[in-house]
Amino acid sequence: MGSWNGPGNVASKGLKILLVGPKRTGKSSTGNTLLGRGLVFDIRGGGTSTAASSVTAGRYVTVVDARGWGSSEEFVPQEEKLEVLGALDLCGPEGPHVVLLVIPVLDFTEQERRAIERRMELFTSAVWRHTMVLFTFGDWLRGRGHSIQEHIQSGGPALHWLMNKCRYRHHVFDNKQENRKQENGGRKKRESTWWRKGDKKAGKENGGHEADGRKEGEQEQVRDLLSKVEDMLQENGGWHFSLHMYQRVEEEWNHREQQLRARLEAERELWKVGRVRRKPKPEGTKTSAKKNRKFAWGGRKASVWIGR
Ligand SMILES: Nc1nc2c(ncn2[C@@H]2O[C@H](COP(=O)(O)OP(=O)(O)OP(=O)(O)O)[C@@H](O)[C@H]2O)c(=O)[nH]1
Ligand SMILES: [Mg+2]
Repeated sequence: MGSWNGPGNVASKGLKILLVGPKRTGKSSTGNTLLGRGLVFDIRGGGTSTAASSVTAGRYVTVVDARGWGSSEEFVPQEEKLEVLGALDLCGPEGPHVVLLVIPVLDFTEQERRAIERRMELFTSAVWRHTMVLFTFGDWLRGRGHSIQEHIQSGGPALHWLMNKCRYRHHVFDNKQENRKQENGGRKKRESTWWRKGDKKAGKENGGHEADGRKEGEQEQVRDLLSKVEDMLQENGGWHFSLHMYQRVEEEWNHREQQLRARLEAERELWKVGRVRRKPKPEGTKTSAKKNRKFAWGGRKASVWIGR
């Protein structure tokens, strides 16, 4: 079930972020930048979905790094479907506050768009309301001297479709700086210097999770992202994305739509039958406004109550 979680609660309970997207787009690196704890998520690729938490930019954040999606456009293999739903499960019963769809700031093709659409459908169409595009490789963009607005504006219809689906919510990350620091440092060293000397107290006060020995610039992109997530949550009235809740709503909608279609179909058939068989009424005969008629529908005999 979905749950109410106003901004106050979000701050105290923490934020749950689900990272999804095609393979090698920078999901794990983004998770590492977000948590600021070194190489928590493996950036060698190919791993299964993983979750980790930390206090970052003053917030308790849980990140689920989903396994990279395949590129098939027409259907999603069963194994991939299970993995997608498994990643969502890692967010717990309440679901994530935000789904970050991770793509690099490169050309975005129609094939990539279709493959992403197929996979997002697994979460039901409601997921888009909780989704933000997280562009990685911000350093490349900077290197080309472009702003993200220029990148979006000059993008093709596929990118515009995606942006539109997410109501143009987006953010840019440069994971490179963080990666270089991690690769040079080595995991062991990083863990022993979890926080700087002066930050030790702050780390303890945060339950030993505070990792922010990062430079201001590195933290700034995280802080900005979290603030955009807060804005999105407010827009959504504080609701998490919960598949169970939306599945039920969607099932109900489908059920009602089927009922409506059947009724319209039946009325259309009856109208046809009525036109063929209706004979002029003899003078003075009374007929009931309601009749129970039999007619053939979908190869079967159906009985429908007509009249109002
Ligand atoms: N220059 C640059 N490289 C990046 C950035 N983000 C990620 N990378 C690099 O891109 C490669 C893939 O990054 P990952 O974080 O492993 O990507 P992923 O989406 O988790 O990959 P899979 O788990 O295989 O799907 C790595 O070599 C990263 O160092 C970025 O912002 N800038
Ligand atoms: Mg990865």
